Amino acid sequence: MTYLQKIIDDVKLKDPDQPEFHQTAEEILSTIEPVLNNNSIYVKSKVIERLVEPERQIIFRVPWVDKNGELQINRGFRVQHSSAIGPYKGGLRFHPSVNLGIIKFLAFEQTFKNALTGLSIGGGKGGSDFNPRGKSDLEIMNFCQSFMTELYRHIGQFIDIPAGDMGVGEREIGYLYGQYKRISNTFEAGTLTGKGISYGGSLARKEATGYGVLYFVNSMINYHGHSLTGKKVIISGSGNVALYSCKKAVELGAKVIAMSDSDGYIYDENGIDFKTMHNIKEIQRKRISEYVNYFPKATYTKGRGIWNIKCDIAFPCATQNDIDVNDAQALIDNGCFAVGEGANMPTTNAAIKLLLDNNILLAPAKAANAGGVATSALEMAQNSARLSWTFEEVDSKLKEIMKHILK
Ligand code: NDP
Ligand code: 2IT
Repeated sequence: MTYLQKIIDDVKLKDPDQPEFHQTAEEILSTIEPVLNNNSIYVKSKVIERLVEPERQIIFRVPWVDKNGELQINRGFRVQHSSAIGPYKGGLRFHPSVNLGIIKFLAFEQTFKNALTGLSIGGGKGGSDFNPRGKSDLEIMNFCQSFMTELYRHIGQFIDIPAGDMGVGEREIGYLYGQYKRISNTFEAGTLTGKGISYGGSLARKEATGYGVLYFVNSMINYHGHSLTGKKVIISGSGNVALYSCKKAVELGAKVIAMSDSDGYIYDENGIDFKTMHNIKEIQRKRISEYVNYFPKATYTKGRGIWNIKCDIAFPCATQNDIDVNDAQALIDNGCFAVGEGANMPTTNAAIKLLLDNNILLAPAKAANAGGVATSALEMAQNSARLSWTFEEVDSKLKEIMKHILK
């Protein structure tokens, strides 16, 4: 048994109930043998054994009161994975599927992604099994305030800087930051990123992950002699990453023919209208099925199946394990030539292998979606300098960072 395989086996034995963490550890460790062969110091100093064990894992109770006056109890997490090159940095995910294994996988991925940006940010991730779907603004506020009432003691601009992820956007960051400010009695803006513009947020942070994915994939396919012009694109999800991937894809000349949420997907052969989709999802906070009320020629289909639609480029921007081997085979059979991972670990390890064996250009998540966290670091820089840059300044820095990552 090889040295790396033994570490993978030990990881599985130690935490048998964390399949997503096993998957990410396996994905990374199965590719780094050449690095270790050239750097025996990494083996000697047990760098890999250290990296599969987070520096700190915090689990806490989150009691809050719902709209019926009933007490609800959720579980909160923060995994501070690595502070080797900077303070822990990474988002918060509110989704009923959240458990320690999922937060650990995300924190592990975040460490490598953050290092790739070239900026001095370590890796962390947090969240809760709280389900924001259908909750009123006041319920979201109650939950966020209670969550921060515990989290605040573990974070800070030089310690750990949370931001958004699934189920956490500008609204939630506002409630979280407000509570942080009250109980810490400081205006320490650099403690959270993804804030509203009026109290220390950065222009272009909201757009950054999706824009970054498109900058990365555009450069990648250009290098291989392709362009986005006229290409048929499918984007899974319709949240922050998916929406701004859609916006930039259209700006760069592609046609987005399908998008989804966890209930189903929209197909529009004329190209999905970003403004309408944005209005339904980000402003009205409704389901994607509403889209057909605005564009009756578009179709809505319940369930999975978005990857069976013929396309040139696929952008999984929803959640982990969105593309399995059957989906990958369908993409290959339909002539898709590139996949850009907007979500974290959206492709199973078997599907990655199948795509690469078939010479599909694959933009891996840790590189392709790093624009979000990179722009979070730019937000921190602006907070430290007590300055605000223009949209164009931030966007041009984002472009440079994505170019640097691709190289
Ligand atoms: P959002 O909560 O804004 O959006 C998530 C989207 O994915 C929603 O449309 C949601 O639909 C959909 N979705 C969730 N589960 C499924 C499923 N099982 N099948 C199909 N669709 C599903 O999250 P983000 O856009 O912020 O995050 C999306 C992905 O990108 C995540 O993997 C996240 O970790 C990653 N990411 C996010 C960054 C950021 O800056 N926000 C940065 C880098 C990566 P529904 O409404 O039905 O739940
Ligand atoms: O997965 C990610 O990179 C994010 N959710 C963004 C993290 C951040 O700190 O901006």
